[in-house]
Amino acid sequence: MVLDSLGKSLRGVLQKVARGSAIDDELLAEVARDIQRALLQADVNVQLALELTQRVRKRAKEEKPPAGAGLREFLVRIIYEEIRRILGPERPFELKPRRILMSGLFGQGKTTSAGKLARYFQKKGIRAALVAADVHRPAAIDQLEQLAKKIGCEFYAHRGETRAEVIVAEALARFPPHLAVIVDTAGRTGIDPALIAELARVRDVLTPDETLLVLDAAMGQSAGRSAEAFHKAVGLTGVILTKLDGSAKGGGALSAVAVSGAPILFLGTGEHLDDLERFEPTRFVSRLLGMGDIQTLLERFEELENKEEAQKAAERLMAGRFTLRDMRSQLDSLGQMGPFSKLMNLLPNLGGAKLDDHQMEATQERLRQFRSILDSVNEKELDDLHLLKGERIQRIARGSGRRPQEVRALIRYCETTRKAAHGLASNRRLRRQLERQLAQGEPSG
Ligand SMILES: Nc1nc2c(ncn2[C@@H]2O[C@H](COP(=O)(O)OP(=O)(O)OP(=O)(O)O)[C@@H](O)[C@H]2O)c(=O)[nH]1
Ligand SMILES: [Mg+2]
Repeated sequence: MVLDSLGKSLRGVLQKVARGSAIDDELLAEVARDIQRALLQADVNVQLALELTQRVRKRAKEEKPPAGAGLREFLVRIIYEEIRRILGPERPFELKPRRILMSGLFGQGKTTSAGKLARYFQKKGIRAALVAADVHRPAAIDQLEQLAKKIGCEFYAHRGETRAEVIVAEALARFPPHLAVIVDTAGRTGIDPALIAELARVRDVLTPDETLLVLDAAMGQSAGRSAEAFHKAVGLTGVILTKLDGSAKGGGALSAVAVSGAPILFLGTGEHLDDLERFEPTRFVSRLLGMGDIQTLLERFEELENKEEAQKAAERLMAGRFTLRDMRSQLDSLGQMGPFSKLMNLLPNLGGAKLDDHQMEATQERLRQFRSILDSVNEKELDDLHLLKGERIQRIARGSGRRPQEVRALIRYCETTRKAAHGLASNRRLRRQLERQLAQGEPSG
């Protein structure tokens, strides 16, 4: 696995948390020290490592775990979240035919990565074409051609042509649009004006969907500066970080590039064509920390937190203080697709309503409508249902793209819920009214 030793140390930290006698200042300090050491050994920037552990300690002291969760699991989650945080946002990579420009300095792995990427597309059922636009080294063309043969993908080169952009134009004219076209370009020793100018000319012809920078992870932290400079000069959409298999400094490169503003899209993990993996920060950290376990833990937390929220809303409901805000948090905690029966269970004394599939579907649709309307309700109105009259209703309807009567239906529903729960829950007439309001348009029983 990539970053093996970092993973091992971090998993050791988590075990310490799990086994420690008590979560006290002493253990926290020790955990912070261990995390710091692990990060520094992986070449993560000192400042970054320091900030991370400070945040872990601060959060562990100040935040409270949701009801039902233990301190230990809570600490594990904080550590997970803080490490996840330094790896930057998740960037999707769509699998569709697209034009991809590869850029980078000498020997970083551009040509190899172009081949790996072509293979990646082909494996997913999208035909790929490799275009040899490294006009400075004839051997580069042969290298790419070899790769194309191995992969069994399309290939275009024009030996003797010295203008990269001309080669690209010829290639585009030849290949049909349903191919993923990957253009390999020449490397340089530094980001010089000639390199930038050539990339710009190629870009103008190619109009790429992705402009990728290929970076050798052995650069460690300085990979961040390189990414930043390229990003400024040519506007990157992503980075491929290569040779992570051979570098103990991978953590430095990963974290430094993550803060550079250019998202890491792929990791190169070996010399073979299959040694390319999508970089998905969340999954990456999960694997690093030896997850599976952590995944379950995170899900449990989410559940507990939702439960806590819903519980609060239910309490307010019992006290007759049910507002649109409560309704919103309830709908959110269900997930908009959540089964209606769950909602009925959350509303005290309303459980047991029996609806057939048809009614259930209509009801869910209704709840989705309600949820979208709630996005146009302002802060004040969320807390005071009685403000919602006349012009405000019109405004909310316009804002949410729904009809005024639908907004009024939401208000009525919220009001009925409040009444129903406020000591009147056993009133069957009210319950039926609620069901009808939800399943409007359907025959209601
Ligand atoms: N171990 C390992 N080696 C890699 C990886 N990616 C590339 N290499 C090796 O790195 C060397 C340089 O790779 P190239 O793809 O030729 O690099 P380049 O950026 O195209 O180089 P120039 O065109 O000369 O600028 C080759 O020996 C590759 O096999 C990787 O992820 N892991
Ligand atoms: Mg090359």
